[in-house]
This record gives sequence, structure tokens and C-alpha cells, in this order.
Amino acid sequence: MHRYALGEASLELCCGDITEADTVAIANAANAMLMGGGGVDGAIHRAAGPELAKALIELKRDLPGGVLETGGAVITPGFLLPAKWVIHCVGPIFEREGDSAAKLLARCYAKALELCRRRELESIAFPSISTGVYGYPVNLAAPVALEAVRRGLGDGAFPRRIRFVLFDDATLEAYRTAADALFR
Ligand code: AR6
Repeated sequence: MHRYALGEASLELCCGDITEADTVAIANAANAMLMGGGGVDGAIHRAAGPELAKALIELKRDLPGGVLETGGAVITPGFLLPAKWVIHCVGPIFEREGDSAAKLLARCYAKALELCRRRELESIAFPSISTGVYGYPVNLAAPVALEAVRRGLGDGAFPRRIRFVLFDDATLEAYRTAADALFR
């Protein structure tokens, strides 16, 4: 586990499976339809159980066209997960968004942190949003994600602990390099 101080909050980087994270909330790298999929989304749905998809179907009724915009985030319970809450974020598809990709990726993290603040959630774990199927190069995504977290924390009391749970060594290394440059 690699730790950095961000004001009063702590940022942790580690390798692992986010479905096992013991944080109060975990973030999901979802898609606009919020219907589950592959990658971390599939793993979260499998671990949370079928109630998660049902909760998302309910929640979609309140979204225009039943679709969550890119850069948006919504919250559901975690059901069978150790985490009490799941914050579903829709990251940008790198090739499609072009110059807007960084802004949209940063917005996912900002929106997720805003939900933590509003609900007074003490801790959240993030995966590396958009760097799998959505094709965002991880060496470009890591500094955007980390800077968005720093900005999104502001000086509020929640969340106090932010963890990135990264699935492989190369992804962890990219986040470590970016965090060392930004926070040390
Ligand atoms: N724990 C932590 N990270 C994981 C896990 C896990 N269990 N499984 C995969 N990763 P991706 P995206 C990593 O493709 O690029 C889905 O089908 C993975 O190695 O899951 O935002 C959705 O439904 C990579 O580093 O998300 C969308 O359609 C990172 O999580 C689409 O994929 C993100 O990879 C979203 O694509």
C-alpha cells in the first residue's frame, strides 16, 4: 500500500480486486445504460448479486432517456459487497471524446466525491476508470484522476480516505509515478 497525504485526507494506492475493498463506498466504471458489462462492472455486479441490477433499473427511471451522461455518477447500495455503497461512474470512451476526454474523466471523480460529501461517507475506493475497454491510456488517465481527486476533496470532512484499487502492476505503477510527481 502506498500512502500520500492530501490535506486532512489520505490517498492510498494498491493492487487488488475492488469488490473486496472494505471502504464505505466503491466506485464502478459503468456504461451509460447502467446495465452491467465486463471488466470491473461485471465483477461488481457478480459480487453484489442481482439486487444491484434491479436497483439500477429503478434508478434509470429518473434519468433522461434512462441514460447516465458521460462524466456522471449515481449511487446505489452495495448489497452483498463489503462496501455499503456503489457509486456508478460513466467514464469517457477515449477515441470518441477526443479533447474532452480529460475533462469528462475528471468529472467522474469529482461527482463521486461530491456524492461522498453529501452523504458523509468516510471512505471510497476507485478503480482506474476508462483505462480498460474504454481505451484511455493509463499514463494519461492517472494524473487526471489523481488531480481530480485532490481538487474534489476541497477542504470538506468527507471522504477522509480515498483508495485506488488497481488491477495489475502496470496500472499501479502508472498511478504511483503520477502520484509521486503530484503529491511528493
Ligand atoms: N477490481 C479492480 N479493477 C478492475 C477489476 C476489479 N475486479 N476488474 C477490472 N479492473 P474496465 P472502462 C480494471 O474495462 O475502461 C464495462 O463493460 C481493469 O483492469 O472495467 O471504464 C462497462 O460496462 C482496468 O484497469 O472499465 C463499460 O461498458 C480498469 O478496471 C466499460 O467496460 C477499468 O477497466 C467501461 O470501460
